[in-house]
Amino acid sequence: MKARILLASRNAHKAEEFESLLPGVEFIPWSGPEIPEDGAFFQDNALQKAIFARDWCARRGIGGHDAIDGVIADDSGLCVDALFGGPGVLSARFAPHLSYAEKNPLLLRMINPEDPRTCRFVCVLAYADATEARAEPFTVSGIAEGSLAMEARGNSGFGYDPIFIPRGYDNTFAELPSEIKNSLSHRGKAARALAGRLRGAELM
Ligand code: ITT
Repeated sequence: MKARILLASRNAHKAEEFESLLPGVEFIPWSGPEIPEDGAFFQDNALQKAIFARDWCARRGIGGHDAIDGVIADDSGLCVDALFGGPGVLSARFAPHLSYAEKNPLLLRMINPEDPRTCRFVCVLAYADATEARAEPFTVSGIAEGSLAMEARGNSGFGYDPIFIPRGYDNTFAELPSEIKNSLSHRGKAARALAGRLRGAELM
């Protein structure tokens, strides 16, 4: 039987990626209130989101046919060396009034010609088991190293994918098929680490 895991995220693109990254899981979408995330680090935010969602479900008494085995939360972002690691944990909140079609060129214009173009995508996943006595909440992480493209290119993926060229490639994540992105990405690496932890602890 598939593990039933609540995905504590409102980002439909993340949900789509998790469906293919963790096919052994039946994902339940988040339908509760906005989840607070005010930590300074990806790890703090991922844990905050997973524990908030787990506790919210417990308070609601979600049980019976709706029973969940646990909660996964994802905190991720693009860390650009020339921007001292920014937008980093604030990636979702960078220039919030703009679309990504506008935001990506804006970010590229913030880089001076002499600046390094190196950057990385970081993903921290937190898991909170529905049965607290079974497992303490924990995190795993994944990093994809790369560099900033000279201009936004490609239509697949989401967010900053059109300006991120993974190390060893010439194309951006948004130009590569989703299977290639998943094999190289921060989220792919973190999801594989999470699957290993869950299987090792017989939680999946
Ligand atoms: P939830 O908190 O509801 O999961 P969110 O989008 O607000 O959704 P984050 O706070 O973790 O999530 O912010 C992640 C942002 O980082 C995301 O909105 C994108 O801008 C960027 N990002 C993360 N992973 C990415 C990826 O694989 N490709 C492109 N951009 C990504």
